[in-house]
This record gives sequence, C-alpha cells and structure tokens, in this order.
Amino acid sequence: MDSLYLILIIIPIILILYFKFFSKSSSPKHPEIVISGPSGSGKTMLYYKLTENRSPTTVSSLKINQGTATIGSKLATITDIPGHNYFQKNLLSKLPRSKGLIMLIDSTDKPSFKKAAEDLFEIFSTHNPKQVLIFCNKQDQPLAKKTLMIESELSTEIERLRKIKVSDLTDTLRKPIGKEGERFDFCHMEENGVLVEIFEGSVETNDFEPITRFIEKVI
Ligand SMILES: Nc1nc2c(ncn2[C@@H]2O[C@H](COP(=O)(O)OP(=O)(O)OP(=O)(O)O)[C@@H](O)[C@H]2O)c(=O)[nH]1
Ligand SMILES: [Mg+2]
Repeated sequence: MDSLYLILIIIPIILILYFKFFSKSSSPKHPEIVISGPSGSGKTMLYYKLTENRSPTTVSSLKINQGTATIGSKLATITDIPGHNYFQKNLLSKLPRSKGLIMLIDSTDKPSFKKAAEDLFEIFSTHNPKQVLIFCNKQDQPLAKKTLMIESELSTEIERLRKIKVSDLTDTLRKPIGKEGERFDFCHMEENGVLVEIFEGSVETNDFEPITRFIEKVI
C-alpha cells in the first residue's frame, strides 16, 4: 500500500519536472516576435538568419520554429509559423502576447498576395497586434513587385473582405477595421491601435535591415 502512495506522489512530480525542464515549451523566454506569411515567402530562412546567423536550405515547414535572436543589445524570441492554413490557429493564439508581427511576402508570387491579405484581415479584425511589419521579400529577383504595388493589392483585397464581412450579421465576434466610410488604408489602422509599416528587401542577400530595426524597436 505504501509503495502505491509513493508511486502516486512520484509520478506527478516527475511529470511536472519533465514539462518544466525538458519539454520544448512554447512560452517565450524573451519578448516574442512572430513571423508569418504565405508559404514560400522566406520565413524559415529569416528565422535561421536571425537566430543562428546561417541560411540552410529550407523546405516547406511542417512545424513551428522558436529560438532566441540577439538584436543589438537585446534578446528576442523569434517564432516562425509555417504558412500552411493548418497553423493559422497557432498564429492567432500567439498574437496577444507577442510584441510584434512580421508578415513576410514573396514579392515575385502575385497569387500569394491574396492569402497574405486574408491573413492580415483575419488578424486585424479579431486581434490587436500593436506593431506590424509587412516585409516585401525577394527584391533581389528581377520580377519582384515593388512595395507600392503590393500595398495597393493588399489593401484592395482587405477592402473587399471588409465589405463582405460587414454584411454578414452572424459574424458578431469580428470588429470593424479601418476608417468608417473610407476605403481601407493601412495607415487607418493606427486608429484601431495598430501601427503598420511596409518595407521591402531580400532576406537571402542580407538586405533586411528594416526587419532588425523593427524588432529592436518593439522588444
Ligand atoms: N531569391 C530569394 N529567395 C529567397 C529569399 N528568401 C527566401 N528565399 C527562398 O525562398 C524559398 C522558401 O523559403 P522558406 O524560408 O522555406 O519559406 P517559408 O516562408 O518558411 O515557407 P513555409 O515553411 O512553407 O511557410 C527558399 O528556397 C529560400 O531559399 C530572398 O530574399 N530571395
Ligand atoms: Mg518555413
């Protein structure tokens, strides 16, 4: 009987210690920056450049990467969420505690702009990320679309979604975004408490200073 009590006490203690020290907990050690964006936009390459200063060959991710980056004199926890729809709920659940969201876009992949806009609409209308950086990646490619064009495509799509969702009266959890009566513009998000910046560059050629500047600012 004594040994049964001993087992009942020891097993929970072992489990608690295991989860505390050995399991890969998703709670960040430092202020967290979340990297999101459509599949193939370069999130994992950016993750490795920031956390390990290397650029391994990547394939479409099947798991979330989380690690520490030193930015200037500060430390940040970087979380790379795969672009596949399956991970959308993980992305949304991380937003409340994260310090900043980086939305990475493959500037050569025009069809993916729609997915990026859908994600941004979902994020803006259901959560309150305070600081957002939209980074138009792969500018080293000759066919890359420029920031102005991408910004216009994104805001047009968000405006379309906004109109559809406003007429859906069953969708009570969604909050209105942008300025009422005006076409959606990212700068209007400031009135919703969200600061959105848009920059371009190339992670592969190490031309991503706006990203490190953004992280340093928000952590
Ligand atoms: N030319 C160019 N290629 C890049 C750049 N950044 C990333 N890539 C390439 O784009 C491809 C996709 O990059 P990943 O980092 O795996 O993309 P991801 O966003 O993590 O994709 P998922 O994991 O599927 O969500 C890889 O072949 C990278 O080498 C860039 O700035 N320029
Ligand atoms: Mg990836």
